[in-house]
Amino acid sequence: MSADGFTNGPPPGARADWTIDQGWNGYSDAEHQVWITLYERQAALLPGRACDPFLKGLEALDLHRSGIPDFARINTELNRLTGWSVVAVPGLVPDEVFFDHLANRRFPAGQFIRKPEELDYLQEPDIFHDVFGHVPMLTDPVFADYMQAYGRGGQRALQLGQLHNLARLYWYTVEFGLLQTPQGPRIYGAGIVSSRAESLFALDDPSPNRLGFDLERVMRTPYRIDDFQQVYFLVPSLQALLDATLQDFAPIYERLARASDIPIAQIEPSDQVVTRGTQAYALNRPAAQ
Ligand code: HBI
Ligand code: FE
Repeated sequence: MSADGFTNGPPPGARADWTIDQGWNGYSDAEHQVWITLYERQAALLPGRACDPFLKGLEALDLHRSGIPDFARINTELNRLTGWSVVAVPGLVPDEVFFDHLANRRFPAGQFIRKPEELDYLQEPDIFHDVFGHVPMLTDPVFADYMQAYGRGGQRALQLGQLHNLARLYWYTVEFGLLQTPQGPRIYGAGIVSSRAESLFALDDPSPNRLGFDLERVMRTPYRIDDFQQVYFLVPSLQALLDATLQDFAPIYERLARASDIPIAQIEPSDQVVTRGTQAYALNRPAAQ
């Protein structure tokens, strides 16, 4: 059993790099309808909430309303814009496989789509989370560079046994990141932008803390995988995010090895506080099932 719970090689039918054919012609009308329902909900909600690079990417890739997009079609434009491709995988893949794809500008996207009864939440990233949530940002040249830098950083972190720290960076940026803009905070994180409820909660709810992004502080902060985040970090620009990853992480990992985790709802004296949250949601959330 490797560190991330995968026991052996790729599942039957998958290639050595865990990719499979998308099989776009095989999607049923019902599956296309799930995409359309989710797309319509988010398309109505996100103007004024999602950041401009995301909205531009949505338009550029024409992730249109008529159903699940064909990767062959969106890859033509995505390749032209930033050299990225979307590749289909059966689901979560081992860390080293995931990072190798990112380091080579390939985004592994789940080939399956959630069931109609799972519209609001699902455990494993499906094609809507991956393609609607993650792929539009890959049309932005700076973010495209960041995602490749993250992949390379992940490969190195695996070698150094430091993945748990780097996973937090991914979580609080790629999945749940907010961007400071002159009009106020805007969403770029895929986990937020693909979720109707969290697209509202992350920007409007008084419950979570909203803090200025600091790389090492983020890497000391645990995260939730089962519910809304209790803290969101805001980057001043995507360039600042990319610049933060272009430094040598070795001294950072050495300091992190001696530093304790920061409790998830805690605000540090050095934090740039945008919102001091009430944590009311987390304190009143239904007891974990
Ligand atoms: N696999 N398909 C897929 N998608 C992910 O987002 C993903 C993964 N494997 C590992 C992983 N994410 C995380 O462990 C890394 O982000 C740290
Ligand atoms: Fe994701």
